[in-house]
Amino acid sequence: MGIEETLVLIKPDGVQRGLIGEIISRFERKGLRIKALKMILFTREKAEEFYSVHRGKPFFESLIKFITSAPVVAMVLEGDSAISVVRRMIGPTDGREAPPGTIRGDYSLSIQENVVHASDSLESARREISVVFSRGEIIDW
Ligand code: FUP
Repeated sequence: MGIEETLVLIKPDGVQRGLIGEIISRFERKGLRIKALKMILFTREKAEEFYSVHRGKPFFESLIKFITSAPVVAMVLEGDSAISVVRRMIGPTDGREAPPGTIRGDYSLSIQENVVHASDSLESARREISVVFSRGEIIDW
């Protein structure tokens, strides 16, 4: 609880489908503060570091191929209880099961191509932010 930072990615499917504005808009309207924002093309090395907790899982290789296939938009969002608030806004992993009103529920029919990523704990938020951003890229305002 309290003010938290979380890492959000708009994944290659979201970027390619032209959903960047729609997704950022939802977070802005919720009242979350964008403290950093950039478009990046993950290298295989960075992608493997980002998803290191999934190394060895059956979907790992496919996940790395997907996340490096096109640009992603990365952002640091700040707000009260931002980690759990953003997780609820994106919905469960599988877009087929995510409820309408959530980002995945409204825009995804897939477990892999599920439009967005968001940190799931304080520990992963800290780690993921540091994988994607240098502290100098994050603006306190
Ligand atoms: P989430 O935290 O909701 O993004 O989901 P996970 O951390 O469980 O999974 C990370 C990513 O791995 C998902 F966004 C999509 C991918 N994944 C698959 O491709 N297949 C699976 O069976 C599970 C996850």
